[in-house]
Amino acid sequence: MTTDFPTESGLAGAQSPSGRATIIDVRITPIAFPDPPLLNAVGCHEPWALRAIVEVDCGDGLVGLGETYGDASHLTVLRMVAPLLVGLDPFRTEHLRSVVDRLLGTAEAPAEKLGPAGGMGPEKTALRVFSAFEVACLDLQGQAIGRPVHDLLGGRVRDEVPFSAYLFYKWARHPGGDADRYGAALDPDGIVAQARTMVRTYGFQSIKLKGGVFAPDEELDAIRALRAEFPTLPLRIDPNAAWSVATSRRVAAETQGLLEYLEDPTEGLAGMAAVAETAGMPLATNMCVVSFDHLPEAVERGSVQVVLSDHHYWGGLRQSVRLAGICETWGLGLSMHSNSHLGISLAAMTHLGAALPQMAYAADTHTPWQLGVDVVEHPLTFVNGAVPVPTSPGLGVRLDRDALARLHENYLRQGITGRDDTGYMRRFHPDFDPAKPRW
Ligand code: GKR
Ligand code: MG
Repeated sequence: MTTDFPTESGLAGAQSPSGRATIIDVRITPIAFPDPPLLNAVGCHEPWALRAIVEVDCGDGLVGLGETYGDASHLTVLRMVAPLLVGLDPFRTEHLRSVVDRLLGTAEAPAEKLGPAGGMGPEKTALRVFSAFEVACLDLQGQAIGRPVHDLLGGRVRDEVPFSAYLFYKWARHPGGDADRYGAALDPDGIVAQARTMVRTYGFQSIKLKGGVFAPDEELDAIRALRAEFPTLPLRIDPNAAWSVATSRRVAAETQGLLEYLEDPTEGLAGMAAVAETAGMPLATNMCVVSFDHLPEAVERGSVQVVLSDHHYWGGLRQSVRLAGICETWGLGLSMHSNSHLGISLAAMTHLGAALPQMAYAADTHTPWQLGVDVVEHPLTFVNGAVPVPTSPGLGVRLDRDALARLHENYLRQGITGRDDTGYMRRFHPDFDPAKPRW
């Protein structure tokens, strides 16, 4: 296989030697959309969340879409790679991967500084960058041959992909801002009220609580209150490694029979393995197993029983299918992680979830927190907590150009260039310390 950078010139409707249209233009548009004051172990979401929208254009009327992180350092590397796609056949994604690897897969590649998005680390820059372009190329491929993206991943094994309600402790409003429709959630009653709203609105059939905000016993009270209110729905809690091994073991013992899994109670493969030794439920992660080379040690130590995939940092949809196969081989369960995202990411997650027989858990999504704002014309919707799998060509979502322009205008106006939950929290609580373990 050649790993040469593409050299064909970018002409409208240009064709590769295979006779297929080649890429003539790649557009990357940073956007910002309102984000509620969601609390987590490292601080609070700022009033704006950032994303970057990727358009890969073949000049024949077909445009493939991707959505990824919008932090300034990620935009820099996306923009370094974008011109290299011009002249490339969008069906040759493995070639594209080698191009990206060659440019970014080295120690000298520009460093990215991303907020607490999960799956971080400089060695993953190439995978994060490739992913956004891979999804756009798969969207193009699907449109070109008239098949949905899940058909390019092995075909769908389900007609709807279940997602879980993702609850957050939160303030009623950003300081100086307006209240949002969810209101405050700072105790068990607030969390149960939030869950009721989400379950009523979206029909979710499982619930995840973002923990690591209050002392574990307070968060356990919230879990018990959720169990009382929703006796049959599977529950999870994720304190993002804010607990010591001893605290995690105690919490696991006290939530025996209450949780379908316990997500990232403590930091690192060794710590998680120590918790797993005594925990009665599976441990899940999007923090200590975030790349293929973490898997052997995780399996050997028995650190986790469920891996949360995320195509944004595992290297795209096909790499995520590969991850699912490895998990199956080693008897690990598979679930799906999310960060603040819009409808292109939701579509990509849905196509992936549709094609993974191994997905035995409802996926995470931040969609309810985006309060109806989107960058696509007709976002996929939730029916009884699951997204019906699109059967139209490609990802099945179309860019809303007016919305893109508006959200880009937000980006230019609001001034945030990278996620900084800790810095934002410290503006109001200067002593806030995100050091782990806190409890
Ligand atoms: O949105 O605050 C958040 C989450 O805490 C997110 O940053 C995490 O990456 O949802 C993620 C998780 O499951 O850890
Ligand atoms: Mg997590």
